[in-house]
Amino acid sequence: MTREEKPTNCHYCGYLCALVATVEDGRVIDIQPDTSRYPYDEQVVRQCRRWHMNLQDLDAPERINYPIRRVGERGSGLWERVSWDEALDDISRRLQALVTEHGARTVASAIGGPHATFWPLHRFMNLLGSPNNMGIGQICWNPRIWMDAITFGWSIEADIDPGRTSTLVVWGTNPAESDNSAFWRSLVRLAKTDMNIIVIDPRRTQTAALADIWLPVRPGTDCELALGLLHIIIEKGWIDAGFVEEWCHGYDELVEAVRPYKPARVAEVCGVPEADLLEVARLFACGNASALVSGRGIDQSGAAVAPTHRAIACLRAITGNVDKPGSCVLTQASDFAWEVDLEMSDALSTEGRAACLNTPFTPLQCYAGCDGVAAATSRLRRRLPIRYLASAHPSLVWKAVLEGEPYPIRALIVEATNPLLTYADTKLVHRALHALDLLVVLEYRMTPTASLADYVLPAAGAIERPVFQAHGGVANIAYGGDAAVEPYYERRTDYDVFRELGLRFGQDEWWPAASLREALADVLADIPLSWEDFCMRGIYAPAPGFFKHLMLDDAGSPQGFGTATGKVELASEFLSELGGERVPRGRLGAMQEAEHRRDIVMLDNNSGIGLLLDTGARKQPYNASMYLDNPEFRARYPRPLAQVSSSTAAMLGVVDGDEVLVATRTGSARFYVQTLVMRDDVISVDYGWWDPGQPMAEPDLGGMWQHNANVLTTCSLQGAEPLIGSWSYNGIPCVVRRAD
Ligand SMILES: Nc1nc2c(c(=O)[nH]1)N[C@H]1C(S)=C(S)[C@@H](COP(=O)(O)OP(=O)(O)OC[C@H]3O[C@@H](n4cnc5c(=O)[nH]c(N)nc54)[C@H](O)[C@@H]3O)O[C@H]1N2
Ligand SMILES: Nc1nc2c(c(=O)[nH]1)N[C@H]1C(S)=C(S)[C@@H](COP(=O)(O)OP(=O)(O)OC[C@H]3O[C@@H](n4cnc5c(=O)[nH]c(N)nc54)[C@H](O)[C@@H]3O)O[C@H]1N2
Ligand code: SF4
Ligand SMILES: [Mo]
Repeated sequence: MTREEKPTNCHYCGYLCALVATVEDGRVIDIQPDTSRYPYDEQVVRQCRRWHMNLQDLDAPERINYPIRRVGERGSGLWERVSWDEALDDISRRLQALVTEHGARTVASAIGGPHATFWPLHRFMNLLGSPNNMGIGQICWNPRIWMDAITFGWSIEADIDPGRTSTLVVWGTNPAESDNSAFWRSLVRLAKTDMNIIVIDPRRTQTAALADIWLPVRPGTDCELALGLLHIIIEKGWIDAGFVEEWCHGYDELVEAVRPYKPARVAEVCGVPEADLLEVARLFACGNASALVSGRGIDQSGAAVAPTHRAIACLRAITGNVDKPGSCVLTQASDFAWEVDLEMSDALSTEGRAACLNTPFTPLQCYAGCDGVAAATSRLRRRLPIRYLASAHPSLVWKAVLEGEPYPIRALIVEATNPLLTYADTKLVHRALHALDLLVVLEYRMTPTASLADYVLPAAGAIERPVFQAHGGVANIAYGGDAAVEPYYERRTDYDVFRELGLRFGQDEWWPAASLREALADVLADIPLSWEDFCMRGIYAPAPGFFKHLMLDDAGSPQGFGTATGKVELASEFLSELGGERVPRGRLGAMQEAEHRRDIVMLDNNSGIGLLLDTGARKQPYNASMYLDNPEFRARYPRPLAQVSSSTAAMLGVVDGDEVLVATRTGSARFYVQTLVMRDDVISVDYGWWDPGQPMAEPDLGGMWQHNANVLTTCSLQGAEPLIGSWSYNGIPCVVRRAD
């Protein structure tokens, strides 16, 4: 018998905490947190409810252990076990036939949150010649990357430094529920110091409860709020005049654009007290250093996404809170292999690029847009990853599947996502998945989406595979570590699957590494750490340094920012060339009185009251559609909730625990009431909810129709943000009534 202690990592959130597994003869018998490696904070793992699942999950009865092929109708729930060779040979044969008939663009892929290593899938797709990668590019994180890159020349991250940060703005994010890492815990500590904490959120979340000022913003008006703050700061002369003079481009234009955003009007439109608005502007502009973090409250606000991020970027800039300790730091390109090279976007054929569905619709979120940003930010010779920034708009992919327009998409490869729960407009997704010729899903367990597949391929999970997270390819940060054991049963890493498919398509030259571990060792080839050393530390994150625009170039001049002007572009020539606004603009002028002065009233015939719907506020212990089958979690949190204020609950005639029906133009779903201190005009429902105990076949599909927030949403381009195509998951008009 051999017994070893193996360093490994949890992968139940993007934080990849270090664990140590006790392995006996190739089987894991115990797993414990390992604080000798990243994250070095024993409280993180001690307090996390998820890492315990790692051991039970290795042998969990719900896991898919072998490739399976459907034998009945799509969605019948009838499967047969097949060998890997049989599965991969048949999948490639069918893909090849479709490619011969319709071209490579007929193959699409779908990914989700940062659960897996996605570049192997994208490498396969790029080499195949299809641009049709769907993902979360339009609604998670990327909109900020786009706007920061356009404004500052590269991506930035908050630098929250207790010694230096005087004000911290937490905008549209609730780390109390969404962040398992050290950030939430440090926020709790910081709230006890004299740092001013401002939270901008329609709900009084646990995060908001820590705040010195909570701004309960009306959903969808964050851009107006930011422009209002800019107005006050400019009007009061609270700008950092030296930084503006020397390092900002287009200040006068910005001044003109924010002139109408008078505090009284902004306070009224955004539904926040004017005095608080003034105080927030003062605290942000006048302290030593101000940091700001934002989240899905902004990223998922549809049409407002781009101007809001731009306005926030301008707020940082005119107050001099750029690349300054305690405010934010411009990240650096990675010393290890660039994501853009790993995904091999440059290998996508001209024909493949020309097939990009987004191009005529969303001029930024497409290959041409990526090229444009690369050119407009080329001074510092870095490249953003392309896979997310050009990700295909789901509404266009589903149309190509269902209508064959502008060309037919007939096959879909789904990796680490559950689109029937997490993509917008479930009915549309459902129809599209049924209409495919070939649906391949790589999964841990049977999900509603996998139930409709032709093949479900068993993915190796945490502990069984090396993990590596590189901050989306925009920073010089990587963390991760090695597997403790070889995959159990016949599970394989996602890398192995795409490599095997690639080999069947003659891509041999581009898959030199025989395993994910080898591939990751190659990724690190240019840093002074071997894969083994990296695994022992768990992190590679050299400090990026501050005030980098002042560093001297070869000619002895300050290198400036990566933008075309070398300055922070408050006014952007590039955006206006794409048909966007040079400076951020809100909708103040266009806003009707009725839009922000709506009394909440019972509609005719007691049919319900009109509210603004947020779908997706994060809740522990779940993650999107995952972990609902964990009995302990389910006992703690048994039902999908809809949060409303107590006065709204009273109007609806409901109390905590009652069921309400929420209806939008797209569909309706049911949730259980939970009252919370929050805006009266908002309802916030859980997303990702299904019932793994129900039959995993049509028509139940794991009970996914009743409480599925995405039955209520749409990703239609109509009303979406015009440059990126971001749709709304919040601020959606809906009607709510007590369920009978
Ligand atoms: N437990 C758990 N954690 C997760 C996830 C999960 O599914 N479950 N998902 C992970 C993923 S993929 C992501 S992207 C992150 C997201 O992480 P966060 O961005 O922190 O997501 P939330 O916790 O939903 O916080 C968003 C907040 O925005 C508020 N909000 C809604 N509408 C508006 C608006 O119009 N304006 C403003 N200012 N605020 C608004 C909501 O009330 C909510 O409190 O979380 C990650 N962490
Ligand atoms: N209405 C609404 N919709 C939303 C959001 C919202 O706030 N509201 N948020 C959006 C955002 S920000 C995000 S990021 C997405 C998240 O959307 P998804 O990523 O689709 O959400 P999950 O439920 O986490 O689905 C992950 C699936 O991948 C599987 N999986 C996990 N790890 C691996 C792996 O390593 N390999 C493989 N092959 N499979 C794996 C899991 O078993 C699970 O079924 O949802 C988006 N959709
Ligand atoms: S914080 Fe995330 S990675 Fe760390 S133990 Fe919890 S779920 Fe796992
Ligand atoms: Mo996300």
